[in-house]
Amino acid sequence: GQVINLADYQPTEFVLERVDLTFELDPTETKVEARLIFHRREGVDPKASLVLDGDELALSGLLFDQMETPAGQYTVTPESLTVRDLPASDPFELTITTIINPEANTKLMGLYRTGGIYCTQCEAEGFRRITYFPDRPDVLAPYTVNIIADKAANPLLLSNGNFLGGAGYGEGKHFAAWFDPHPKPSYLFALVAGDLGIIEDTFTTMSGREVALKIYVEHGKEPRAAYAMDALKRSMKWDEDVFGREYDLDIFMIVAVSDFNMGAMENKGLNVFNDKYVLADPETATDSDYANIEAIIAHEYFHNWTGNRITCRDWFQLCLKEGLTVYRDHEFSADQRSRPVKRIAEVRHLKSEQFPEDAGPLAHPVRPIKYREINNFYTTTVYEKGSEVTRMIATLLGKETFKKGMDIYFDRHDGQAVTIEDFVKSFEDASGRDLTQFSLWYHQAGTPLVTASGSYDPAAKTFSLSLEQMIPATPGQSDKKPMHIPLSLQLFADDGAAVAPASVEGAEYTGSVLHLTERTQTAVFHGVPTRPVVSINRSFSAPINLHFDQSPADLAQLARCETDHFARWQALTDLALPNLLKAARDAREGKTVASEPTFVDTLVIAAADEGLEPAFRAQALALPSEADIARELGGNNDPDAIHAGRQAVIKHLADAGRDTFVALYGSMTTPGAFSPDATSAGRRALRNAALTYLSYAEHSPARTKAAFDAANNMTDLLHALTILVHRFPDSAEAAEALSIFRDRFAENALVVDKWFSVQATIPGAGTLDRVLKLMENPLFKRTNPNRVRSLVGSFAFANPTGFGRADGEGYRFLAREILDIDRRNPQLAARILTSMRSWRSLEPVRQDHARLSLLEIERAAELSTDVRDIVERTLK
Ligand code: B3K
Ligand code: ZN
Repeated sequence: GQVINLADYQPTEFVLERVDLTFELDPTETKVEARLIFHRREGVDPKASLVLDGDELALSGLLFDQMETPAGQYTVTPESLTVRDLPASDPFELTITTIINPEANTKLMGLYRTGGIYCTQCEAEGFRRITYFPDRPDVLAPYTVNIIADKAANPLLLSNGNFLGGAGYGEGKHFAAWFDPHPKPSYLFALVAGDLGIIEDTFTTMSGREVALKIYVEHGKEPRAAYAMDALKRSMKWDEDVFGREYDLDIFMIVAVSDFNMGAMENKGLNVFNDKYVLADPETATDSDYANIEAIIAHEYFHNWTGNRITCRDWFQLCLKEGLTVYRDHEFSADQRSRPVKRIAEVRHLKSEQFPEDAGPLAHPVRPIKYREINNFYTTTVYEKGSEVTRMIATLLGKETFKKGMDIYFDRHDGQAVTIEDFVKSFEDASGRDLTQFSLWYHQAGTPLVTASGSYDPAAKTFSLSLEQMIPATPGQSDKKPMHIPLSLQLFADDGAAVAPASVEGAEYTGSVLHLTERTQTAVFHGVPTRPVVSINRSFSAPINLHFDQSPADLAQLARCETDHFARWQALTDLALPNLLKAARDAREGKTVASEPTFVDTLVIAAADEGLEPAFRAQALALPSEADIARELGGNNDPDAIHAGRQAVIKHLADAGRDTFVALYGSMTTPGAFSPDATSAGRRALRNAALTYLSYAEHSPARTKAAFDAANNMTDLLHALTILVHRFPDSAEAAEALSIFRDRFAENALVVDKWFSVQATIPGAGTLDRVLKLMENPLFKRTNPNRVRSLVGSFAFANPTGFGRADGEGYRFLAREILDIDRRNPQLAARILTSMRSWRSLEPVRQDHARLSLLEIERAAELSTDVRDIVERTLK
């Protein structure tokens, strides 16, 4: 694969007016006839050739205006079709026939088979695996789709848009026709055919139109789609209420499939989902499964406006739809659930996934300027950091003006394929603000580090806050300019009351947001009666690393008095972190680990505080992860020491808070029928956190085994199983629980995935042997992406001591697996390989092992573009 540069962007020479597709479906020999109507763009050379994209295609027919095209007039390879000497007549029609083999398509891109049904995935460049086509997002056209298939095997024939009609079609076959009036790029095309169960509902839009809602799942699983349907209706209503966006077709369909490379896909009117993000019931889904389903159903639905009606001019603009749509789904979940708890979860995720990406060899700007394999840019930087950048625009402009900017964007660009510049311009026009410096967030990679220090002058009654920003070098970007960083900031007095300064000098301070725009800047707050305690970056207003030396006493005060509960959690985390870092260092030197009393007391008090939501308290009790600690340590990391240190700190908390945990375990029950609502989920989370700590205080699996036996929902059951297996891996209780769990759920693929991942994440060097044995288990299915992720992915991403064992066997295992997976499914292989992105922050011995394993991959005779791109960038 060669490098594609943003700077080389050119619009197409030919404009596509209409697409008519006819599929004659067959498991191994599907015939695709594509009728494409083009005209030349104004001013284009009449002699210009038409070049279409293909990928592993075989051409079986080519008509020009319904006439056979002479052989000398075109050149065809599996990757492209070039038609020359086109007659001057405009418009003209091209009819392309290809024969494709869905059964043999293990890449799960294009048209493939899963669980006996036909399904498609076209983003980013899968449509070119179906027919020769100008397969790029700025080519928009209305599509008509005719599907012909065996009727008994495929009672259901679905595509985008509205249903036109269907009928019998000769012996045992039938056909259906669909028309999508909304011009769309090929990546939003979808086709599904097969035999599925259905649940149906309707939604009446704000202008009074009734939309048919249908969710298709495997027969027998219909009841498990009820929550997804509920989430869909709430999403549709929310987008009307909050963004004024109404749905635009007569029907909205979701199809759940079991073999899927990612979470879901927003094809126009016909979303295709990994069934993991559709199916839920109390017996089989955890509270976080429910929350994910709600978020992803919403995300894909929201794409209808941010992505589909307004799409990307080219793939460099991916964050235009992804960052914005993640922001929208975050806001939706915050409105449906607890806003601060949702924010905590988002920031945890951002820090554990995006910050390491931004700090390692795979770092790239939110809006990159070059790529070799676009599928490798569906990253947490484009998605989550992209969302944070959108959030910062809302913070800078304020709610009203942000809304005005969104309205300008929707009005101005509906039906177009646009750029980040167009998006930003809408907000400049809405606000009259110049966002040039702010736009650096799209162009400069790396997490800014802001260092703050404060000093109080009691005589002058001023508080001075000195701020300095530093943006670390990232691949291809060594010199960075200072960015516009919006810091939500509040001063508090000793008694916990908020202090409003009389005036602020040295920095713009509006609506409690301090604008850091220089490399160094000092803000002076006047009229501050006593030494204040400062809360900086409240609600995580900017995605930065903040170094601010606050005393444990000040942090403890913020943990008590902050009105922003996200900031309370941040204060508790800031109290915990130095303890965990010191514990890791002490463990490495063989010293006894001690924890600071202020930290231990403050956390135990917060856990018991009835004034705080249970879900908040559970988040506070979930200390920074081992990956978080590794990131904060920065380099020369020893995963074993980090683990041992963190375990010791947990033990201190468990002993100090034992009575509190016993009480919480007794009181945080959820009597009555299971409900997945956020409040009940929060109670379960807090009770389960207490159970975890008790397993440390009591040194025995007894209480946890009793909890396992008593559990009446998957959240509690899986939590108990995890404690048993991770804390007491060799106990009879763990072995028994694992086999009960497997036997009870062997028929349920999504639960079997949990059974694999709970074992893949057992801390310690011994887990690799277990993983190797599990790979031989008949339940392990190499062709199913969810299953591969649950075992190989969980091990590599979420088991720092097992995967990162000192002898390097974990890395060698990964190298073998990546090469094996790559032969079938390059996208999946490339994604799992990104688990190596932080290898340079390991201590030297492990680093050497990691490098050798990466080199082994790089040297392989056959490698997909996807894996080659990741491995080369990781080694650079
Ligand atoms: N747009 C899809 C992701 C496509 C990934 C292609 N490799 C799902 C989403 O973000 O909503
Ligand atoms: Zn998306």
